Amino acid sequence: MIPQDAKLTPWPKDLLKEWDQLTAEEKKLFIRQVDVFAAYWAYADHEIGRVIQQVEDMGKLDNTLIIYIAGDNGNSAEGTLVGTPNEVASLNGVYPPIADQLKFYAVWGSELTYPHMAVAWTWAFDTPFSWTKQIASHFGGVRQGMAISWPKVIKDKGGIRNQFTHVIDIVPTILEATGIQAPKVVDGIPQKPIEGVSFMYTFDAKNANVPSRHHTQYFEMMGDHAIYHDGWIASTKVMRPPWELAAAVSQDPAGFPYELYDLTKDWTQYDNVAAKYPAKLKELEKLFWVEANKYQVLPLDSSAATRLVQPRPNLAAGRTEFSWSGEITGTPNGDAPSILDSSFNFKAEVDIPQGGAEGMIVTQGGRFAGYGFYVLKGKPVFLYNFFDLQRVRWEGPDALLSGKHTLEFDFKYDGLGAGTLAFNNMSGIGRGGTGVLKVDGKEVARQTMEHTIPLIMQWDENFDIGADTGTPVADDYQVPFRFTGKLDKLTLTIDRPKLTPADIEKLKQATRNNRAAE
Ligand SMILES: [Ca+2]
Repeated sequence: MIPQDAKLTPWPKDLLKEWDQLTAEEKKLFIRQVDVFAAYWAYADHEIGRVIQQVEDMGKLDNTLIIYIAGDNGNSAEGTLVGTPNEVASLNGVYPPIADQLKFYAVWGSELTYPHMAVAWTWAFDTPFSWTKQIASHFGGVRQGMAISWPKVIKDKGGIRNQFTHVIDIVPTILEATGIQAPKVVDGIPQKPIEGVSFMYTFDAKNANVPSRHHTQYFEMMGDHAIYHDGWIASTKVMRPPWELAAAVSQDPAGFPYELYDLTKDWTQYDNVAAKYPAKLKELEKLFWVEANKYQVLPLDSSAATRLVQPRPNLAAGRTEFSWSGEITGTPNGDAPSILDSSFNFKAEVDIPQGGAEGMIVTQGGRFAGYGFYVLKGKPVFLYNFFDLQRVRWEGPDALLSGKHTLEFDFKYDGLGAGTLAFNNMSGIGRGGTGVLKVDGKEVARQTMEHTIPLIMQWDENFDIGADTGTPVADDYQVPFRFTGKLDKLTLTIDRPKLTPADIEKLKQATRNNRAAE
């Protein structure tokens, strides 16, 4: 598939170490990381084979159109320079060092880890292209192998096609293949026009080498961008390595410098010819803004993690007081009240039966990050799981007697809060604070926590009341850990820090200092 004259893009020595520069410990860990990745690929490949076998067993393989795209953009570089046993940690900007990662060596790839390999592997697996997933401007971030099978129609078995296509071309291709017209109106709502171009013409062997019918395509992700037009691509220089997700880019992405590649001669974006063809680059640059405007790409925004956690409209948004009674499990994170970067107070009114009770009162997250307020062996516990790296635990010394009790966990956050993000400043988030556990108004445990989860809870877990779904936040109980007492009422009060005018002035000054330093 790769043309003989394609050039291998160089290893980014300024960003990534080479194998010989690694320590023995790093080599040991990295080999484990990539073994697990290889096992995952073998597994995915095997399962795709089963799907295709099933179609064949039904006798329908000959007249079924199968489009197989291997991957999710380029290989992912979201695992940090040294990998991570817990991707929830890395997306929060928390990077366990090699020694801590090696503690997970034996269980790497099992349900006890949420692992990701080191960036250097990612780069290696994206060769001969440069860069990785998240980078819209370079093919290491976007280009994927695609295989199509439809024996009844495609007679050129094993043929290779090189026409430029984009993932948005899949739907128009299926529509053409099936002879179905895209609906103009659905449920009374006029539909937007289909933006891709069918590549069904390439199914025919006589069209193997005709020019692509998809002439122009913009690419954009978190400010990084490119424009393809008839064999040329203008790509912005990469301004933020994608593994620095929590890092801010202060430069306006509209001013990112461009590189220019002639893809008819340069398959891998190896030779930047911007200096040689300034008029061509100008033409493409202009075209980018036309396309970006047409497809609602503007304004360009280079923030990454902060944009990811920007609150969306939901039931909990803007509220600071909540109350519930009884068991309610399965509220997705997007609709759950967020206690991150804030002071908060959980108060549970419970009725303990004769013989005692145990179980979950309220929890969000699980093994890889989260909190739980529960009763274990009769005693109240509040547990904060900082990315499976550290668990801070408040526990009452005595088992609760039967009858009605008020259990309370009060946390005072010590930081400026998420408001600093508006100034491209992370200083307000992930700070520590002091938690106090109370039973019937009386303090039973007090403890200060050094840091908290700054940006995002474990995204594939829920907010649960009265039981726990998914994984547990600690290993001292097992899900669902249904509360065996009666939960009469649970209230949550959140006190989100607000910036004072003096805080805002300081943050503005810090931004100005950063700009001056650049
Ligand atoms: Ca859970």
